[in-house]
Amino acid sequence: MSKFEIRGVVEGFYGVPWSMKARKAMLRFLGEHRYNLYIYAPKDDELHRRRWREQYSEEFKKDFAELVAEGLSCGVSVVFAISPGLGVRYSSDSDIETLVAKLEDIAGTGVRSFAIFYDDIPETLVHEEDEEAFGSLAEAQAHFANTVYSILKAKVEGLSRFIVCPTQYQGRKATDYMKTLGEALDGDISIMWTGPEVCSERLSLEDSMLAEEAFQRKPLYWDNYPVNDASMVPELHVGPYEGRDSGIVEHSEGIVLNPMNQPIASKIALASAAEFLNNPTEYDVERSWVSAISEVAPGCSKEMELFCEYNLLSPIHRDHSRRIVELHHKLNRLVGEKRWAEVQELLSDEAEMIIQSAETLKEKLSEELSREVGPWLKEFSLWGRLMGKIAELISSRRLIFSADITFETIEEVRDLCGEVESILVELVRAETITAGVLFRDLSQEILIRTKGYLTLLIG
Ligand code: LTM
Repeated sequence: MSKFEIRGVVEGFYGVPWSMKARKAMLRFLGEHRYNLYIYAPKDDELHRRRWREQYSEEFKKDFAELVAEGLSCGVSVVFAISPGLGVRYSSDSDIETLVAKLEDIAGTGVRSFAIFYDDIPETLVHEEDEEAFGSLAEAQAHFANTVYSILKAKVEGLSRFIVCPTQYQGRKATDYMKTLGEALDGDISIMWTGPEVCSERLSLEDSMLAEEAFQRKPLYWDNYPVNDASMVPELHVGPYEGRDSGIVEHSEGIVLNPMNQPIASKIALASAAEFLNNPTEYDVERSWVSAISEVAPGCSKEMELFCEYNLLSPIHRDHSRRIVELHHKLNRLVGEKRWAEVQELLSDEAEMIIQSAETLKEKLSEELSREVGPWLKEFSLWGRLMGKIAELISSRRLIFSADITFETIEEVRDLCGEVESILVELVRAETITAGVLFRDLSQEILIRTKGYLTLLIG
C-alpha cells in the first residue's frame, strides 16, 4: 500500500486567519490523522502578503515557536510561507536581503521549512528594472526563489523543505511559464499545483503527468477543498473528499488541502481526506465521511449527517445529494399531477427530520462548532419550518373546500400564508446557501395557489 509522501494542510485562504489556539488544535488533529505538513499562509495576515517586508512582532514569534514545537510533538512539520508578489522587485538585491532577513528571523522560532507563494499576483513583470533583467515572469521568479533559497540554506542550519507556489498554478495545458519555471527553478524546490481548475472538481493522473512534465518534477498539489472563501463564502463545505484518482500518488509529491475559515467544521473534510491520503487505493468515500462526521459531532452524528447532506454543494460536489435531488424531482412531479396528499406527506416527513435534527444539533454540538456553523444551521431550520408550514397549508386547503367552511377557517389559512411569507422573507435575507433552496419555487407555488383560492373566497 502506498500513501502520499506529503499529506498536509495549507492555511491559505482569504478572510479572517485562524487563531493560534485553533492552529494548535488543528496540528494535534492532523497528527492524529497521520498528516505530516502544515503551511502557514493566511492571505489576510498583512505581514504574510501586503506588508511582507515588515518583521513579525516578538509576540507573534513566541506564539509561532509554540506552534512549531506543537507540530514537532505530533509529527507535523510546520512550513512558514510568505507571499511577496504584490510589489516585489525580483531583480532587487535589497528585496532579496529583506526577505532572507525576515525568514532568518522567523527561523529563530525553530521552523525549518519555508515557502514563497506567487499566487494571485500580476501575471506579467510590472517593474521596468525587472523587464530589463529578465526575459519572463517565470525567469524572474525562479531567480528570486533560487537566490533566497541558496542564501537561506547557508544561514539556517538544517533547512528542510522549500516550496514555491507559481503564478500559473492551475490549467489544462503546459504553458511556457510552467516550462520555464520548471527549467529554471532549483530542482530541490517543490512546486505547487491546484490541478485543472483553481478549485478542481477532479484531480486525474493525466493532469498530474502534465504538471510533472512541465515542472520537471512531481507537483505538490494545493487542493482547494474544503476552502470556502471569495464567491464560496455562502457555502459550508462539509462533504466528503472525493474525485481524486488514486494513481496520482505516483505522480505527485503529495497533497495539501486548503481548508475553510471555520477550522472545526473543516475537520469533516480533512478527516475524510486523511483516509484517502493514507490509503488511496482502498479509500471508501461514504465510510470516511460517516466516520469523520461522528468524530466531529459526537453524540449527534445522525443529525449532523442530515445537516451535512444539506450542505454538500461545493466545487468538488457540483450537485446536491442524490436523495435531496430525487425528493425535489418527486415533489415537483406530484405537484404537477396534483397528488396533494402525497406532497403533504413527503414534505412533513422531511420537515420533521430537519426540525428534530436542528434542535438536537443546537443542543449537542460543541460551542465552538455551533458558532462556526450557526448561520447554516439557522437556514437549515428555516427550511424545515417552511416545509412543515407548506405541508400544513396543503391540508388547510381541504378545509377551504369543505362544505362547512367558516370565517375562522379562512382566517387560519390566511395566518398560515402570512407565516409562510415571513419564513420565505427570512430565507431570502439569509447569507448562506444550503440545498433547501431547491424547495423554494415549489413552496412559493403552493403559497400563491392557496392565496388564489382565498381571493376567490373572500375577494
Ligand atoms: O489557490 C491558490 C493557489 N490561491 C488562492 C487561494 O488563496 C484561495 O484560497 C483559493 C480559493 O479561493 N483560490 C486561490 O486562487
